[in-house]
Amino acid sequence: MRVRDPQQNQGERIGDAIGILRYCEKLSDQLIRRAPPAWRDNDGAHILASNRNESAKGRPAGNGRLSALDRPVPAGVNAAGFGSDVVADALRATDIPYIALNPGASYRGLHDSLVNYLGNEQPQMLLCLHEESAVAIAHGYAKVTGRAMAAAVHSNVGLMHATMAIFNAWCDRMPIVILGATGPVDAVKRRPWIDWIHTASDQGALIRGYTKWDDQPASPIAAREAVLRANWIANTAPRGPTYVNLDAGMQESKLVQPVEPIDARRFMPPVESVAPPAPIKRAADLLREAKNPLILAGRVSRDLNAWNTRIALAERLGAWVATDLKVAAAFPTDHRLHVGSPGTIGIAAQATDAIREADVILSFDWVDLTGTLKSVLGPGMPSARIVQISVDHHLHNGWSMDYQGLPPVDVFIDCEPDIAVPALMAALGAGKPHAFTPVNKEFPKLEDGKLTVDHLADALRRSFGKRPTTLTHVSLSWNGASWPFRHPLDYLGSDGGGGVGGGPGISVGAALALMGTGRLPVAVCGDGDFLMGVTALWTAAHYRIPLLIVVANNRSFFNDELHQERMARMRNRPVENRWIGQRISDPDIDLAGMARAQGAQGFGPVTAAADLEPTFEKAIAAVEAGAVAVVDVRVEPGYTAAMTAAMTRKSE
Ligand SMILES: Cc1ncc(C[n+]2csc(CCOP(=O)(O)OP(=O)(O)O)c2C)c(N)n1
Ligand SMILES: [Mg+2]
Repeated sequence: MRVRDPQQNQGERIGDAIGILRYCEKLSDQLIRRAPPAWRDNDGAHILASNRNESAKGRPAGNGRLSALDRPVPAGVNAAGFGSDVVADALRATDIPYIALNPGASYRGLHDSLVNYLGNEQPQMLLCLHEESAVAIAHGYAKVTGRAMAAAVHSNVGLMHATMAIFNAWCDRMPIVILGATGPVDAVKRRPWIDWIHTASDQGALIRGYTKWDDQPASPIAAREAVLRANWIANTAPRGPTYVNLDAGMQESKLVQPVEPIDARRFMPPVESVAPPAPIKRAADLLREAKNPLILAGRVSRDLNAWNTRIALAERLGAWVATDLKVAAAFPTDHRLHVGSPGTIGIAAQATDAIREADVILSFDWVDLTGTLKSVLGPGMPSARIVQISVDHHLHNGWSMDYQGLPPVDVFIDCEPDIAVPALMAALGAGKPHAFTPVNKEFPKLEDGKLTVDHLADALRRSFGKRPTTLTHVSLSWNGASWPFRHPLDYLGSDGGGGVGGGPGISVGAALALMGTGRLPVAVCGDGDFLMGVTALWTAAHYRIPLLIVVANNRSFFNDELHQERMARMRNRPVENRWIGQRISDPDIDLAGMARAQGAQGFGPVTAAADLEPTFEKAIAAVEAGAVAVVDVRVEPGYTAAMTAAMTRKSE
């Protein structure tokens, strides 16, 4: 690596950067994409004083349509001059492509640096109408890519708005780098009133229980380190959101001397964990002898090789496999070894049988292993041997109980399932192939004369036909039997933290990450979920992010009708009153109109099953042409039998 003279003048450094730019310009388009990004020199050192407004050609290929939007006039700023310029440089060094934000004076310094110093590229700003959708968009982006995007929120009040979305991402173990700000820590620099109400002595305390790490750096160099660390920690398993709170005074301070360049990559070394050999061998020994092994496939990556290795392991073992709608697709749901269909609450009958009969249970970081075992086997100790593969315990803290009950485990493998599965395959060695009776996967039966979520799913599936699609979100009423998952990107899991309102924002972020992949993103949201997060649509419309949202509109916060029914049953009170304080009608809300008002295309309300397919076909055509489309479907209230049974049991 080239060593720079700390006293080297800025002109020389600008010369370096322009030299690299010229070099890049000479290359063919293809070569440009493979060339090192222009804001690094050839040996990877981070150049702090390059002219950001000229360097687009050397950047990794982004999305053309999106990157052409919101272009600033060139500011001619070539060198970091303020604290926030140093922060912006650090952000660029992370290679994070977008920063979803809602603006605020507490980070006006950084805002200026992103626009006038970086030229609103790498990262490009995505303006959001609410901080909750800014964070949810970053969450959805991570669900597809496995990598952190950035979100920026205004001092304490913006962070307060963002909290539920941060909690959702935390519970979903998704990385996000969140930048926030505070009024000047130095009270002498505070403007009257507003800077005082937007300054707190420990702002990070608001979210410390559900972030991996937070910091409030006191100088530009400390802030640079904090941004790199935030990115590194967020992206290291177990993943999660991190928060850097940038003092307004620090952002706006003038640099008294140029900041020494660093090779940013060396501060974010990839953390490569390995499968521990001894527990892998013990697990392989147990599994080799197992007569009825069962795999509970939980949190895993979107990697196709890992997906295929998981299938090979299940086939090698002859193990049944259960999956869960709380997390993304982990195993083909119409594979002959997949038991039942995935659900969110309540376990399908076939999966229940498989748990009862299993002699070895292999958990791939299954969300709530204890709760699942207890709900099937009761409170006693399970007789099956249990192998748990997870790194989740590294994240557990004293504030949030999202770590669930402590499961009984016989072999614990402390690494990610994607790493353990190939090691398990190797340890198992060759074996006799098992003979299987294929399981007939049936779609839900559709009752004539009704319009249910199953009708909606059936028509949607038919309308998409063979087009590759990604279900970015599903409603609580979704029936896992109605839509097979055959690829890791077929389904992205739920909101993580059960925070209603996450569906639209998460789906916009996922759709952003899917742009250019050929996959059509489709979300099915409950009306309650849609209404709470509806303003995320404007961001998708503004940045031309194609997305289809179908609203399973039962005109109710129906989940809670079931809770009131349960209360009534337990107390011998009238069940008929369960709807009061729950129904979203009189007046009915024009959901398609809410979409149109934000620049999306709105369809419906669809009230007859026969109208579903023609409407979906029009909406899909709109999305294929680049639009955001929303279809309002008036469905009858109702959940799957397994979920209703789990929610309306008389006891507990
Ligand atoms: C932020 C938040 N508020 C309230 C709840 C409680 N809650 C759980 S599900 C639900 C209803 C969601 O309604 P909708 O999205 O329409 O789905 P439905 O149950 O009607 O299918 C509510 C209010 C929650 N989980 N999160
Ligand atoms: Mg509803």
